[in-house]
Amino acid sequence: MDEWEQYFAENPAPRGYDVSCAQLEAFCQLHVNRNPIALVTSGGTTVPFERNTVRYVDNFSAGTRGAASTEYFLAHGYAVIFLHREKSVTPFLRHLDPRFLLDALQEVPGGLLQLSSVHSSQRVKSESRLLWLTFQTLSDYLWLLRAATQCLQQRAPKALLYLAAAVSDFYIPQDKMAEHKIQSGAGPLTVTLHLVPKMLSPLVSVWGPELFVVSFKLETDEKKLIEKATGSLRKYKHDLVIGNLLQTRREEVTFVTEKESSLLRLMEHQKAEKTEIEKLIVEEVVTRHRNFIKY
Ligand code: 9Z3
Repeated sequence: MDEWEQYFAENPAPRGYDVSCAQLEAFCQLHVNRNPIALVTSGGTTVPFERNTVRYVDNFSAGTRGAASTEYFLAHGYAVIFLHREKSVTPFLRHLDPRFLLDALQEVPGGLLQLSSVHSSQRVKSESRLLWLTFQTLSDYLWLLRAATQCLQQRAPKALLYLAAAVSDFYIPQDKMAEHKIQSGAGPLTVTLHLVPKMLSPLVSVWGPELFVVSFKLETDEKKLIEKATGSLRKYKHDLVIGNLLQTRREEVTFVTEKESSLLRLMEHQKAEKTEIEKLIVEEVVTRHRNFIKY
């Protein structure tokens, strides 16, 4: 058995998994001959310390990149599966300032509150092309990622995967995990985190060999970024790696393919106009995906 198969054998599927699979199936069937489909992953995965989880390690990501990109894919006519971390930034809602939220609400019969008609009509229109799926832990994420990839491969094999979620490289295997809250009375805690099998490998070669796969590479050391992004592309042989540095991710990214690497950076006037870098990233990705579909 491969390491990744072992991982799925040892880590149970998330609650509601069958419902998510049915939703994926219905969504793909609905859109396959109507709209290009993108799977956008977003937010950071958690790695629990205990089965009844009180503490966990988290991966850094607010979810802004995934949420903003989803809006731009929808604007380009895509149907989007938005696989995101619970309570991370979400498309459309991210524009609402909680201080002004009450202004956007109106009362409807039954004493309920709903978003005023302008907001809701825009949202509902997009939502028929938007499927929301959530994860919390690394294991939830990997189960749903595999299900979505396999479903797209089967129903819409030229679909786009846009893997912006920040995914942990380390985890605690089930058989090494405490059942209940770890007690501090036992003294300082030493935890061994094990390596997660590299899931891009089966994703590209087994689950979704015909899909257009775009992954993000996050580094904090500028000197390592291009080398690591190129290494990832060579290793997994997918279509595109978008490299970004934690410190400058809102202003610039580097597109790395087999043939070239090119910097995409917001210009001064774009910054002044508050253009989001995701708008530029998605425009470029959509162009490349369209070319790919033509082949
Ligand atoms: C990214 O690099 C995303 O662009 C960010 C977006 C997480 C930096 P925010 O959500 O930030 O807008 O705050 N995502 C990929 C991160 C990741 O875990 N990549 C793996 C790696 O770098 C490979 S798939 O090893």
